[in-house]
Amino acid sequence: PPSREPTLGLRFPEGFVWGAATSAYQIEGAAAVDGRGPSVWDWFSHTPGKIRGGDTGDVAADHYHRYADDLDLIKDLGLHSYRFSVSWSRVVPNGRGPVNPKGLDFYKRLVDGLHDRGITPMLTLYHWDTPQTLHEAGGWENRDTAYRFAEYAAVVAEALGDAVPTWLTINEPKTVVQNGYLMGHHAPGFEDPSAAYIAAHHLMLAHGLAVQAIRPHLGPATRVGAALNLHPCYPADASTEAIAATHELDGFENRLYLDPIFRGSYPQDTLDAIDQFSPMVSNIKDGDLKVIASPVDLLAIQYYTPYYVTGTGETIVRHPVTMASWQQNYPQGMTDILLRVKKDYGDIPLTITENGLPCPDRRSDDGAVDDANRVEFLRSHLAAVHSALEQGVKLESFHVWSLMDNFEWNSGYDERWGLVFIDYETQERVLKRSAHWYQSVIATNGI
Ligand code: GBH
Repeated sequence: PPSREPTLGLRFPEGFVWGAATSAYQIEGAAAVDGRGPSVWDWFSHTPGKIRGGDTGDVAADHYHRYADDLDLIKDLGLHSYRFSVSWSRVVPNGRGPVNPKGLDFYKRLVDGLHDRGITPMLTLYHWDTPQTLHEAGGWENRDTAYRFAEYAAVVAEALGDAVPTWLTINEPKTVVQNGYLMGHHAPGFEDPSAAYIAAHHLMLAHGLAVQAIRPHLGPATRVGAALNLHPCYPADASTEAIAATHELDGFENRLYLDPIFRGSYPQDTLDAIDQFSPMVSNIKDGDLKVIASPVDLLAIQYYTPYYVTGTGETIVRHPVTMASWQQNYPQGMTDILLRVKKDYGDIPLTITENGLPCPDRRSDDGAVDDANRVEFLRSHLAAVHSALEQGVKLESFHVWSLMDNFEWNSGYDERWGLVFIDYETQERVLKRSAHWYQSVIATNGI
């Protein structure tokens, strides 16, 4: 039935692309099937105490086996674009050396299946699942990992080429740095500020090397970029201290990743701050920044939450918090971050590759899932996107995180982010209220 949700009367530009996103470890399962090698997330999730409820991605949404049905679902939803990631250790089980043809085949079938249904694939090469062998050889602290990533990227590009019109290298390098190496909530679970910023440079280097490695396999119309999660940072008050602390946090959250790609240099104030606790700078070799600044065709932005910064550099909460304790519901932050990227980095084509929230979704007795909060959150964030479009931002698409409920990293299956509900006992898929609403958004190209 057509959605009866209220509308705001806002139309999107003709040709605006509507999509949804997932990532390999969060949905595929089949962790040891068809020659897939282990990744750092298999090891981490199997380490007691790391994941809420002791959950792992061993089975997840079993998408590896159910991908054809999931593609039908994507078609039913009317999505124009589907963003997924490739599991590095499915394709190169040891992170180096022999390629696993069965792993590569899965992604060929997936991409073919999308084309058969008229859906445009968008591919992310790395969504945090480093092959375990590479992790044991030093992971992102080891410069060599960046070169191995570029080799793997070339393998995938050679296999899929222009069948995938948009290639994203690394998903959220910042999250690997902060959650993986600094706070330890994500794999590899380190709390090591020194290592974290060595890893940051190697992740950025890996991005640049991968851009260079995949270009020769792609035609001129096929586009390459990175996916960055950006956080608008606001001073909590008007004091000079708060303003200075906000600028400093903005360096760590945004400029450290944007500047090297779009300006060919790391922000000096952030490097100076990092110098106090990490030998990041001595790991930057001549020519690295040129590699990292290899031209990209678009920037993929993921927006979830703002930061408010006090004079002492603490962050405080100003808006309602979602079921994820780190997320404040602040749609205006979406407009602000889009306008800021345009102002500071120029008119690069932009795509939003993630935005969404977790809701305590349950199936009621009639089998329906009423995630009214998700409808409201997405509608208000889309109104903010619309406002940025009206102010001239060159934004071409929007992807909901996520297509379906999945393994939400250290929160396990407890946090449900999907438009589509997964019953993890039966693997049944159920369109939530938000999915029906999104169907009508796409059909009318408006909210
Ligand atoms: C994105 O990260 C990811 O790309 C995606 O895989 C993920 O499922 C989605 O968001 C939803 O989280 O444990 O309290 O320290 C968004 C950035 C960084 C937000 C890590 C959560 C961990 C919070 N994320 N952070 S905590």
